[in-house]
Amino acid sequence: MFALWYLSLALDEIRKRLGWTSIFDIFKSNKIATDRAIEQKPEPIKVPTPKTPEPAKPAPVVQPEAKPTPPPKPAPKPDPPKPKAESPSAPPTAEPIKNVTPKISSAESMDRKIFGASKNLENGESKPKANIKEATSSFLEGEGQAPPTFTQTKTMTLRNKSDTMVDAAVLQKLEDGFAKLAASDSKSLLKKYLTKEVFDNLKNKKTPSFGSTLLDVIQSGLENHDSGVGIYAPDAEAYSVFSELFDPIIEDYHGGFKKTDKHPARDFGDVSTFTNVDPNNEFVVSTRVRCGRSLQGYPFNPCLSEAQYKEMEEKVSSTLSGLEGELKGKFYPLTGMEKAVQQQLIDDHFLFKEGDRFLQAANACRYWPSGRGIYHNDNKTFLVWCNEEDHLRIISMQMGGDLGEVYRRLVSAVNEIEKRIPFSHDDRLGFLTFCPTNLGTTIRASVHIKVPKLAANKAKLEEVASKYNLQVRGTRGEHTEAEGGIYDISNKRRMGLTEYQAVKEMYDGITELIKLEKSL
Ligand code: ADP
Ligand code: CIR
Repeated sequence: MFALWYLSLALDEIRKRLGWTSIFDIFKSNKIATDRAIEQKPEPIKVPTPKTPEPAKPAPVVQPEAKPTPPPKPAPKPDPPKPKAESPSAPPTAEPIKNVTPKISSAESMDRKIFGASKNLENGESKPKANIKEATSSFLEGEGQAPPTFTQTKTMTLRNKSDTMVDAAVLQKLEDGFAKLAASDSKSLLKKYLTKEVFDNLKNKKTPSFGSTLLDVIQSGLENHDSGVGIYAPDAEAYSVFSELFDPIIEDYHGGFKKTDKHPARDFGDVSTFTNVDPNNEFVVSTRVRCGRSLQGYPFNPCLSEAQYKEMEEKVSSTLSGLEGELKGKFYPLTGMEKAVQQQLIDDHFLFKEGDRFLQAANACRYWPSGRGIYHNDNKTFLVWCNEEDHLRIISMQMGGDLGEVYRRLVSAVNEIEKRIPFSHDDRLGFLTFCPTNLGTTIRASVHIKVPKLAANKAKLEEVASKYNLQVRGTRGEHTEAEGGIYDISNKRRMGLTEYQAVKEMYDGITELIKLEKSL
């Protein structure tokens, strides 16, 4: 067979030299044309409202050819990044909606699969443009095939000029919003740290993979001057691209975590050391410890497509259905949940509220209720929120003050879930979350507590709480008021200390508050 093939090659060479066209040439040129067409065929854009997600396609298997074939073409060299296609009719200032995913080098391909989505700022919606599904098919396969870490991706470079240009309409919104914020009496950390100099340095920047702008970072605080913080990271790269703003806010919120600091390694400590913070049941109504997690391979809320929301919900619910013992429970999607059932879950403090204006302004509630849901065990002591503010919120809670029991359950749940789902983690920032206040350990350990004497003066309560690094919230959570004298008091900082230390901070602080209340 090979002899025949070499003979054909030799004949072909003679034909070429004589200027003849052979059948072999015709076959070859058609094949090359087809190959090019395949190579140049744009990857389909993932539109924001696709149907049911398709299962990830297996890598194509290269079949050995039965017949003799020409020697294989040399493997194509990785193409340099190509400019993205621009719509000819698009006005020069509009951010182009990319129809073609540029062919990318193999080194970049995983990054692109994971982070290759871009936002269409008209409509404030996300248009993922690369095949994230492919990248996420390794969801349950563990770290071996895990997508690159945030640290790896944050070194990615901007691909071309249009990627670097911030849309004029976005710039105008930024300028207007900045002027209003500067003139306001907002107490937010955004106002405190977004100086004119920082604003000017950041207003023309974009994250490399998603094209997120400063507006995506600060719009919640621009719209809500009563924000405590006012910023979110639309994608993980925002933490480095807009570090001039994130770093001082992180340092302020987390009590001195400097831009040169590194969050410690995960350490839940000895779970048996905490006891009941209120053994006589005098002050503490209930105790709760939660942490947040982001699924590797998926960006944060503002960059997710509806298909991704649904895909994540499916993965989360099927994974959690494998939990046993006290963690055994059921997933309840928000889609189709009866309003009365939903309201009861919210009123009982089990479910996240709906219509949070801070999240809405940050573009974090798109396609609601798609992909959102709650998993819980029968007695609702172990719960997991899916796709509210973070991809996952893992929660352990129960009536009374037995922090030991609540923490032990949380740690056992997190360990079980982490065996099954790879989460986004950064060497410096710890576990990655949408809001910078939750980075690091992501732990919020809280009690619902009645301290009527201390709370007679709310400012005094806040002052005492902050002495112990505690934060006071209302009964229904952040941005709510206390009902029936019940406050939610928790550790404030989550970065620069271990999980154990974060919980201990709450334990020690609440112990002191109770002592103080008793002494009044
Ligand atoms: P998160 O803690 O998830 O950041 P929120 O402050 O919005 O978010 O609180 C979410 C829900 O958890 C609210 O309904 C709140 O009342 C409830 N919650 C928080 N701490 C406790 C607690 N110790 N006992 C009972 N419910 C709690
Ligand atoms: C604010 O700035 O007040 C809101 N964006 C909430 C900030 C912290 N809380 C949170 O993420 N749940």
